[in-house]
Amino acid sequence: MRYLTKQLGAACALLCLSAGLYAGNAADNLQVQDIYVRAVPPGQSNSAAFLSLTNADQTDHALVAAESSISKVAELHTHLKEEGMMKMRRVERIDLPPGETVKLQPGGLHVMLIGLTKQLSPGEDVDITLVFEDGSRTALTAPVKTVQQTMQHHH
Ligand SMILES: [Cu+2]
Repeated sequence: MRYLTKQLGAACALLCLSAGLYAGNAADNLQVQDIYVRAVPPGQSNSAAFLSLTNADQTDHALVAAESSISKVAELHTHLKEEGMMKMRRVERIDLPPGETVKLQPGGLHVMLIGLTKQLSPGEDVDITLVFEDGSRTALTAPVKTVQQTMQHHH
């Protein structure tokens, strides 16, 4: 029984690998525009990255994770209105329908950078890697910018 499970696991790994080779690669078919990271005042431990993603492929893709060397954790977030207040919620994935542009912008979807490992000053460049549902990745450089609109709507 144990042997069988192992065999099935191996077969699946092979199938998944070949499927990945022949299907459209998300990273190659997604255009990233207007990427930037929000500058934060000294002492603040979180920031966010914003960008536009256009799916130039014929098939659905999805952003499932992000990574950066400037924070301990990077999560995909959205804003939802709850009890009259805008609150951030983690999302498992951001769907990218074919032919459409999905905007990650202040007050909406964003890449949350939690536990900053360095101070973010405007004009600096930082690294962000996007990870898609098929395992493909895009490494990007994002400028740090001052965002006027605050992310907390509940002062
Ligand atoms: Cu957030």
